[in-house]
Parts: sequence; structure tokens; C-alpha cells
Amino acid sequence: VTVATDELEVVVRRSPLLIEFRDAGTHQPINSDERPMAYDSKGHLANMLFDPKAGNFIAVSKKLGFDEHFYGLGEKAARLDKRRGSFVNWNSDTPGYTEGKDPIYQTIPFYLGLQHGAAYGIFFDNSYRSYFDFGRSSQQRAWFGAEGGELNYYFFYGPSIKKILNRYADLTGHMPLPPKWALGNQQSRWSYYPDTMVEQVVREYRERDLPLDVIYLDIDYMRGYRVFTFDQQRFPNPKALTDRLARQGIKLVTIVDPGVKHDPPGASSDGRYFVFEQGLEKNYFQRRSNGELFVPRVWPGESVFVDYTLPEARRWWGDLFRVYLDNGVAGIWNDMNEPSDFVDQTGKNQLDVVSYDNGERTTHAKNRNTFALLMARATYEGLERLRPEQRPYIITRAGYAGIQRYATMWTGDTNSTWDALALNIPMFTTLGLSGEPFIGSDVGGFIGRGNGELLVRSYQVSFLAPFCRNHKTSDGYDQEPWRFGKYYEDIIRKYLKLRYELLPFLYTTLEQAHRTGIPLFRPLLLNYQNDPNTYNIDDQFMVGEDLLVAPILKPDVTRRLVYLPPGAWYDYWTNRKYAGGTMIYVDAPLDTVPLFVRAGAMIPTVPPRNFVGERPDDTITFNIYPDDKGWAEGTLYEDDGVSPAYKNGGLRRTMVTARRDGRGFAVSVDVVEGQYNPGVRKLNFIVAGQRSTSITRVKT
Ligand code: MIG
Repeated sequence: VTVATDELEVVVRRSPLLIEFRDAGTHQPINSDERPMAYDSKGHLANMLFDPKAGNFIAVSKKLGFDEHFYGLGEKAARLDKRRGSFVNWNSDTPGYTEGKDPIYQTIPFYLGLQHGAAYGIFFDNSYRSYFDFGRSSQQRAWFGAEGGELNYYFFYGPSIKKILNRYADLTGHMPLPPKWALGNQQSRWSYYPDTMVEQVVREYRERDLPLDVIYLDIDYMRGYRVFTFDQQRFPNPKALTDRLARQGIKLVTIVDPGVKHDPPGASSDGRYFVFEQGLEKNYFQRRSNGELFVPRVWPGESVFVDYTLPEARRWWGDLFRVYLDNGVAGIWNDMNEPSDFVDQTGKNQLDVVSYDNGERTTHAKNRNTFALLMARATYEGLERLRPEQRPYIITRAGYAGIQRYATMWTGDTNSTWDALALNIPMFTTLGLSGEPFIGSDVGGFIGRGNGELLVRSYQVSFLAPFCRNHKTSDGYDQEPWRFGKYYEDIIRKYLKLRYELLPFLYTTLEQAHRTGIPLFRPLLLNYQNDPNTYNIDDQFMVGEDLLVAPILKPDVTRRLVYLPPGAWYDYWTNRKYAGGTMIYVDAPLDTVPLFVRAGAMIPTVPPRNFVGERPDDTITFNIYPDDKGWAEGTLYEDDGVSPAYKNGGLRRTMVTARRDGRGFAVSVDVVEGQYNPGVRKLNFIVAGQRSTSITRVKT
């Protein structure tokens, strides 16, 4: 049976069942079954193919291309190209993970195959524990399977990866725009308390002229780790605190874990706990198959988890956030949502927990990997209901395909080591290739002892990541930007200021990710899919189409090789022009991260500031990097930065082009979309390497 579309032919042989996907134009196979789809109720297949596991097992086996590369699969502590790797998806709390640890926090059963420049994508729509093997167990096949559920997968044919990511976003959801301040610099610690310490950190930032938009409260702000409460001694007046922070341009984000303290009336001496009492009365907490309440142990001690598959429970949970909003809290941080249980981190203790699941009453085997997704959904929808005039802001540790609709994610409990820093780049780019554009990692690393050099190099990666937050464990060494002395602090300031200068470019690129599913933080191969030199590069990255960054990822290193893809490139710092398609050797003293701009780009910037709303964007500078023909173009996206009005035309998209014309440049500025009016402002145009600046006053 052949199913044909304009782009794809799907040829299904009925006996034995074998499926082949072919390009409709060339009739060449793109992806072919290596053996029939398999179902095995005893797990023999799993024994045969992979890892001995009991129970139902379903699998798909594909012919492995001799020259096929694999990308994606979400949050994996692995290099960029997943060829010859094998992976498991089972959301797990894995503090201090290192390269090769698997699984870790998230499950995104979506991957890309790339061969001879043409890509396809496969989304395996199955939340059970799943396995992906890209030629590890056999050189003949790549296969994936799961311990239960339906064998149901979506096949995307590109051949461009960008198109696949676009379709994948249409299927699993587009990332909404966060409030613009979420692109600002963020600072966290387990834990800043009491309130005076929170303010002291902010004061340091301001006095040292270091940009900051957001500060976090980790678990110690609560009354005995009870979510939706504040400790009266440590935070006697949270509203007054957020008011004072607001006057300094700072937003507060509070952590909210899934563990609700098991706290019946009279059980503890420090008062009653409405969240436990309400949830119990409404029967919203998870139960085992025998009807008993499921009681995991997490930070509050004995706890309970909400069954977020119940629509009423999600609504109730979402409405609880009124407590935070009334206190001026700007965003919510979901941690421990694998869900982590100190009794047993593998999930064994939870296997007989039953969830409502649309009336199907299914067990943990199906619901573990989607727990964080549904908790984030409950939170997002609650914030949307309670504060419709503002975009919700949530960050999450665990997740499943679709989590991009609700939350930013960060890569959990990393180490303060050079190896962990180097892993940032393949992890961020892989997340971007897996439909999660809004990502970041604890800057400086979470566990252990860092130093000034590591912190600086870490900022030189994260200052261009969508989520830029320094965070540290409770018993780790302090690592705020000033902790290692002025020498390092001055360099960090330079990069934070540069981030804020580049905000118009970053915001424009993030909006592109929202609209198209194409991430901000990219592996080179996403922009240069026909250049095999890029297929394994995971110590460099690109931001959007135009910036190329080649950070230093080892101590005592001040020079490195950089691969520049075809085209021409400008060194951001010196404006020296290089021909691409080759490796160059560049200097990278501690205060310099090798940073290149694509010739032909136009990068919008604003004057630096110490927080997003500190001053109006009344001056915008377009930095012109002409290509060999004297041409450059760029886009600027603008909106109000806080409200959801952008979803209904409350935006402005401006296209700017520059063309060398006699002795100067002819510039054209066109508003191509939207009704948002940013007011009167000055537009500057600077041509890379030239002194003269033309200044245009533009009235809109
Ligand atoms: O068991 O809330 O990944 O960022 O500081 C540790 C305390 C719980 C793990 C998170 C980390 C956070 C910490 N949490």
C-alpha cells in the first residue's frame, strides 16, 4: 500500500509489515523498517534487542544508514551527535550527573536523523519508559521501543531540520513568549534567607553596577517546606519585600515543589495546613491501587502528590497561586517534579500509584514521565487565570514533549567543573533540536567548588543562552559574580552588559523560536545543514542565524581553533573579516570569548542597562556587517514585553536592509507586521569597521 503526498511516499508492505518512507520526488528511501514492528507481552523482544525488562514491550527497528547522524531526544547528558548511543527515558532526579548518565530529568521522545544533508524526524508518542538505540547494539539498525502503551509515532520529512522543528512545534505546541524580563540576568541560591539577605544580594548587584532582573527563593522560604506558605520569621512581609525589590527593578521567583506536606490537623504544633486539608477533602491526591494515599518522602518529610491528570485538581492547584501573586511574586519554579521521592529514586515505590488519566485509571508506568508536564500546565493555566494581563513565567526541571508550552527548563544539578561546563553546549543545542527553545543551566555549576576562571568561562557560554541564571547548592561555595574578586567581576560585568545590549537581537530571535519552533541557541548544523563539517561540532554554537560563539571550555587555555562555516565572518571584537569554510586559530584571553558575526547580518542593539525596563528603548542601533556584495539585512521584533497582546497583533516586526551605494550605504526600514507602537525613537546605523554613524529620527 502506498500513501503519497506531494513530498513523501509511505510504502507499507503488509506481510511481513514493513514501512518505508521515500522522497516523493526522487523515490529514494529516507527511512526504512529493518524488521516488522514488534509487540511482545513477555518482554522477550526487549531481552533480545536491549536491556532485559519484563512486561509488555513494543518496538520499531529501522535500517541504520552508513552515514546517518542522530540528534535530539531532549535532555541527555551526551554529545550532540547521538549516533552509536543508546538512551532511556524515565524522568529521574540525578544530582551531580556527568556525561553518560542516563536517564536524567526530562523525557522528549523525539529525534532527528540526518543523512546526505536530508533530515527526517520521529516523535514516538508514548510516555512509558522508552528506549532509543542509534546503532549501539547493532551496526545494522536504529531502534526505539517502550515498556507499554501504543506503538504510535509521527514521521516528519524535512529535508530541512528547520521545517521539521516547525512541524514538531505545530504538533506538540509552540513556546509562548515569556515576559521580556525573563531574558534578563537571574540570580539564585539554595537559599537566600531571610528577606534582608535577599535584599543584600540585590544591593550588591546594584552597587557593583551588575545587571540583574530576577532573584529566586529556594525551599527555605516556606514554613517547614509547606508549599504556598511563607516562614513568618524569615519572610514576615513578603509583599513589602517584593515592593522594595520592584523599586530596584527586580522580580521575585519562588520555588514550588510537588510534595505537599502530609499534615493532618493536630499533627504538628505549628498550625494547620490548608493545602493538605483541602486536597485531602477533595480527594485530589495520588493513591495506590489499593486505595491508600501514596506517601512519598521529600523535603517536607512525609508528603503527598496531586493527581494532575484530574482537571479539577489542576484547576484547584492553579488557583492556589493567588497566595504568591498577592505577595507580588513574578514567577514560579517547579523542582523535584520527576517526581523525586527520597524513599526510592527509581520510581519502584510508585509503580502501583494510579492516576485518573481521562477515566482510564492508569499507573505510574504511563504517568511518571508526564507528571511534570501536567503540573506545569496546572501552574501555567492558574497564572493565566489569576493574572490574565501578564504572561506566565515558570521554570521546570522535569518535563515531557510539550513542556515548552508552559515552562523554561534548566538542566538541574550540574557540577562546578570544566567537564560539566563543556556539556552545556551539546545539551543546550540538543534541547533546541528537541522542541525546547527556552533553556539554560546553573551558571558556574551547582555542586562543589568553582573558581573565578570557571565562572567567567561559564558566563561566556550562558550570557547568550535564553535562560541565564547563576545558582548554587546550599553547601557549595559562594559564586555570585563578585565572589572571586574584582578581576573576574569586571569581566563578568562586561558580558552581562553585552547581553543587555543584545536584548533586541535576543528577543527577536526568541520570538522566532516562539513562532517557528527554531531555537535561539543552535548547533552549527542547524544553519549549515549541507556542511558535514558541522555535524559533530559541540564546542561552538550559534545564536539565531548571525552570531557564532566558540567558548573556552578548559582551564589555562587562551587560544583555540574555531570552525567558520562557508560565507564570511567578522570578529565581533576587532571587526576583522575572515573567509569561512575553514578552521582558524584565535586568541581568547580570559576576558574574550571568540565571537563572530555572519557577514550579511544586521544586529539590533540598545544601550546597556541594569534591568530590562530601566530605560525606554528610545535608541536602537543597527550594527551592519556587510557581506562581500555590500549587503546586510536584519529584523527587529518588538512588543510590550509583558502582556499576551502579541498573540493578537500587539507586536511590530521591522525589516531593515542596507546596501552599499557609491561611497555610503542606502538603508531601508520597513514595518512589515503588527500594530504595536513603540513611540518616537532614534535609529543609529553603524557599519562594522567604520567610524561614521548615521542617525535617523524615526516617527511612527
Ligand atoms: O534535593 O530546592 O535542582 O536547583 O536548589 C534538592 C533545593 C532540591 C534541586 C534543584 C536545585 C535546588 C534544590 N533542589
